[in-house]
Order: sequence, then structure tokens, then C-alpha cells
Amino acid sequence: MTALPVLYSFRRCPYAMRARLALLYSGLACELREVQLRSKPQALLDASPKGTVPVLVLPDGQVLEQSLDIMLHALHASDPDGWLAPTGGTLQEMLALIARNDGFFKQALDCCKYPERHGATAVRQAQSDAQTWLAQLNERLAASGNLFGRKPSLADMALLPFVRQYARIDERAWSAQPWPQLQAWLQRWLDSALFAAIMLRHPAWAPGSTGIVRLAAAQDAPGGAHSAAPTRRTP
Ligand SMILES: N[C@@H](CCC(=O)N[C@@H](CS)C(=O)NCC(=O)O)C(=O)O
Repeated sequence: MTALPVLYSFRRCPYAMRARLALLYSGLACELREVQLRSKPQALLDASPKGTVPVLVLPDGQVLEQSLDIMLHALHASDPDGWLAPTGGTLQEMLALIARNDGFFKQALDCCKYPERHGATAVRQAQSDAQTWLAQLNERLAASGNLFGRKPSLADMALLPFVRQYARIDERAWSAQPWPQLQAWLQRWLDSALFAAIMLRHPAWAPGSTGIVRLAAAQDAPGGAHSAAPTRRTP
């Protein structure tokens, strides 16, 4: 049997979520190894000593240790609905938005999520930065329904887990925000088969354990995007 790529993942990590979204959508089969961040398996640390997830280890030994690289790898292998070719912008523009999400917004998000770790002034600034950012996303969505045009794209998938994380800080406050397009966009994805499939719970992987999950493609997600139904491999 041909070896599959191995994805080290953590269910609730937004970076791992975006990697799983792209892998599942692309139909690139892989073994998913759920890790516990408090006790990372040695195999993960051997492959990627920096010890963050997600990490994708390819059958030829190549290691992808950034979530965006994993997304791009999956989409270069298979991109049935054109996530890399949006109708409303370029790949470079999507990458610029994702970089701003991963820097500017992620920093504000962390501060809003853990206000007790920061001073009051920093929290106020973070709340203002987050709101500015999210209002801009709402405007983009109001124009075309997705972040880069009429179809879902790499950018929608890369940002989705972070917007979700913000919305979950205070769901009542989130619902009261004047961002109807953003709220609807988030809900649409949270309700999708694709998202449900990447959020299935799996026991932590241990070397030699059986029942490693195999991600494989299926149908049915907003905008015509493919989704996937993980299935259990027989040991
Ligand atoms: N730039 C990395 C960030 C990944 C990251 O920070 N992941 C977190 C979990 S959400 C992690 O693994 N942290 C290590 C730890 O908590 O020990 C990527 O895009 O993949």
C-alpha cells in the first residue's frame, strides 16, 4: 500500500482547522494524527522540532510545518472549485489578506480572548483593532458574498477559523454586531458538511495505535465546494 501523508493536528487549533479544510476539500488523502499539545508525540517533534501544529509529513519525507503551506500544497494537488483562482482578486491579494489576518488580527484576537493577560489600554486597542478588521471583512462580503468574489476561495478558508474564534469569545456580543454579511458567512460555513467533517472528534494518536483517520473527499458545502467524510481505516 502506498504511504499516505501524515497530518499532525489538534482539533481546536485554527491553523490546523484551515489545513484540514484544504486537505479535505482537495481530496488529498492523509492520515490524521490528533495530538495533545501538552504531550506532543516524539514523531511530531522529530519531524518538526518547533512543535506547533499543523504539520504535514509527505511520503518522500518532506515536512510542511506552516498551515498556509499545507493549504497551498493541497490546493496545488487538486482544486476542484478554484479556491486559488478567485473571481474577485489574485492569489497575491489573498496571501496579503491572510498575512494580515495571521499578524494584525491574530494578535488582537489573542488579546481579546485573554484580556487578563494584558493591560486595560492594550485590551481596548485590541478590541478596536479587531472590530476594524471584522468590519472590513463584512464590507468585502457585502460586495460579493465571499472574501474574493462570487466563489469561496483560499482566503475564506484561511480566515474562517479565526473569525469563528472571535465570535466564540462572547456569542451574544457577536450576534449584536452590525456585520450581517460576516455573521451569515460564518454561520453558513459552520453549518457546512465540510466544516462538520473537519471538526469530528478523534482520540489522541499514540504510536502503534489503530484507527488512524483517513481524510477523503465527498460533496456538499456552500458555494459548491467539495466536502469530505472521514472514514476509519481498518487497522
Ligand atoms: N504559523 C503556524 C502557527 C501554528 C500554531 O501556532 N499552532 C499552535 C496551536 S493553535 C501550536 O501548535 N502551539 C504550540 C503549543 O501550544 O505548544 C502555522 O500557521 O501553522
